[in-house]
Amino acid sequence: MPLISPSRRLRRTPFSEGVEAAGVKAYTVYNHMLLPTVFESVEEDYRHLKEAVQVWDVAVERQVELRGPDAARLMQMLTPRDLRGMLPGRCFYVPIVDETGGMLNDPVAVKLAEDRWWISIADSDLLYWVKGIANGYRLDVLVDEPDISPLAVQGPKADELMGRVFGDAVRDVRFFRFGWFEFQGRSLVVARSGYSKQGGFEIYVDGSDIGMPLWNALMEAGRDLDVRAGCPNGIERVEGGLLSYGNDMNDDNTPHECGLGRFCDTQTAIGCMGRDALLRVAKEGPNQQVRAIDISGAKVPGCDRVWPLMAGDKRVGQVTSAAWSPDFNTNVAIGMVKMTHWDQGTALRVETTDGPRDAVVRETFWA
Ligand code: THG
Repeated sequence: MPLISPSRRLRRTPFSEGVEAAGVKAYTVYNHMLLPTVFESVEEDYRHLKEAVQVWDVAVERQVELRGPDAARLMQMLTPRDLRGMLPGRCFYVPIVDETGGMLNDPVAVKLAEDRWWISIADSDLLYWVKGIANGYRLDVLVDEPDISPLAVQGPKADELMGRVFGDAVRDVRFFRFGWFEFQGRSLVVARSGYSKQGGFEIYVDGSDIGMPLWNALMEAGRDLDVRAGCPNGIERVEGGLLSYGNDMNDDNTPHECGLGRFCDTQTAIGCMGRDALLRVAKEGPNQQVRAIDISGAKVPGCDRVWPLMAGDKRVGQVTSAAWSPDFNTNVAIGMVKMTHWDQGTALRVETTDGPRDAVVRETFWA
């Protein structure tokens, strides 16, 4: 692979210095920013994530901040998930849809106060859509991207490491909730969340200047826990069925097609932009949906384009993410499959970059 040319458009993060000192081997681009993808190797990073603890530079999870009297109203205009029962201190995984019900992003919404929210975005320029709505509807709300950079601490030893740096009270934070914790005199949001199924936290680092001090504090406090720099892992996240916006779905897909119907309350999400469109699709049901797919044979190559899913000579879907899983001894994959072929156990062929393979539709993800 050729190298990627550094430039101002490809933003570094407050932790890039630490990531590079730790020997990052590959980056991807996400929200116009560097996101590490490999340290030792994807397989070795995976094994270590599942048995120890890692510190992840996920500053690419940029925040769209909503501030002002109309913040809650604007937030509900963006998503079909009913936010009325959401209290400050909670995080919600929320599909964001356009006026046709197409997915624009699948962020985590963080409710700091009735009049202050963060939308912790996946890889799309959501800020412009949100600003457009705020201005078009003349809402009394400020919309911007603050200098907040998430740093994730993931893995089975995450509680031990976080307790050492932030105090034992951090262990009491429940899943998808957050508390405020001090670091070097600054109060930071610390949530129990993260883009892995191994458990852990996300620290919303407020101010780039404390990025490296916090990175170093975590690395020093976790020396005996074998803490390492890590990153969202392409094997582990497919095993767990964590979707990747732009890979597994885009604005052509409804939340129902993405298997995110459980995060939609379209009847009661009054004000949501795509509500009428989604009420129609929710009634009919989707005619294609995300599925876990087993792919037979040796390790597949990286999935950098859609791989057609075939039943005979008929195309019935596509695989959008795939990786060899050492723990499940198979190639794990995420695909979008037409209704006629989405039942558990359906045998298909997948046209990978390296040629055709046998594939089987699964009932559930692996982990
Ligand atoms: N954390 C934060 N911001 C993010 C991500 C994150 N922004 C980008 C990206 N990840 C957004 N996508 C997801 C996808 C899945 C989850 C979170 C963000 C996730 N899902 C859990 C699951 O499916 O098991 C739990 C969902 C729930 O029960 O509410 O965690 O990771 N800050």
